[in-house]
Amino acid sequence: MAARAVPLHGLVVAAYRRHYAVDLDEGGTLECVLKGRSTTLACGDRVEVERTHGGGAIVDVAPRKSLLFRSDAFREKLIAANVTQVLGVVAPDVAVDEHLLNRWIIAAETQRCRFVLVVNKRDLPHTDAFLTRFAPYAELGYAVVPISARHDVSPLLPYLNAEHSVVIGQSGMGKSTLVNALVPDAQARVGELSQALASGRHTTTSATLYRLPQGDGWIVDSPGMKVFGLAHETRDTLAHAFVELRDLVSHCRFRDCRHDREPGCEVQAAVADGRVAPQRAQLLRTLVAESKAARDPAR
Ligand SMILES: Nc1nc2c(ncn2[C@@H]2O[C@H](COP(=O)(O)OP(=O)(O)OP(=O)(O)O)[C@@H](O)[C@H]2O)c(=O)[nH]1
Ligand SMILES: [Mg+2]
Ligand SMILES: [Zn+2]
Repeated sequence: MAARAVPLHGLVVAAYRRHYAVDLDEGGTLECVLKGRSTTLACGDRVEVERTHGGGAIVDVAPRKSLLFRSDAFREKLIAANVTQVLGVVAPDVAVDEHLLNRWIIAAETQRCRFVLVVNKRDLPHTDAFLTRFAPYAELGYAVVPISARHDVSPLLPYLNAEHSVVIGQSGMGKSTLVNALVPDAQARVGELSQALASGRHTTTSATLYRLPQGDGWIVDSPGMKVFGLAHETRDTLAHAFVELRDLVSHCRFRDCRHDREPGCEVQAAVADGRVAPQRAQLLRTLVAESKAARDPAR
């Protein structure tokens, strides 16, 4: 009987279908396949690998500390695993969908990740008014960090130390430009990984993980997103993910309050006297309805 190969450990840095680029702890990158499993992996997953001729086979996956993904009634799309921080990116020359932005915040909260709002393209004229628009997010307790990915990313550096971050946002906000500014050899790395995965795919059609030059932090660049379903989350998890609502919902008269027109609803009361933004209360209702529809499609 052949001796079992010594297992290697590594970090998933890119994924393409069931092929993964794994950065080995001992150095080097290996193209690996995940066989005979129904799970999919994401950038940031820690794996155990056995060398095969020409590549590797993933034989085990470490338990995840967090998993950022989106879903609707039909499918799930993984974005990154073991992330500790979500960097939402907005910019003044692209129409910002705040509904989408709030979904990222909720996704971060459900995974106990820190959320930081990066306001990019500070070098463009008239950005002060744009920046003012995000004051409500700072009031909720989220850091709002203006930068220019093209000219100066230094205001963001203190937030990256030892964190595992994922950059998220609509297309064109400057996520890849930001990652390129933070990771000097990012562009070269992308070519290397596409080659390793033999897919020849373009830069940002899927997520890619980069180690930061200082410390042991890393950052994942993700492709621009137009939708972000959270159908997999339960009503209670969702309510808890709204920082300003989490203490209110437990005081609603009805345990199963939909925070819509029920009497004795604390959320509605808070909206009525201006303590809570109506859009946020509305988003909670929408997310709860979506989650219910996904679980019980007949209704
Ligand atoms: N003026 C200015 N332009 C920027 C800045 N950052 C990025 N851009 C430009 O914005 C455009 C989009 O940048 P990308 O980095 O490709 O945006 P992205 O968010 O990665 O887009 P997707 O990959 O499609 O999701 C490019 O033309 C960049 O050069 C900045 O700080 N200032
Ligand atoms: Mg990009
Ligand atoms: Zn209520």
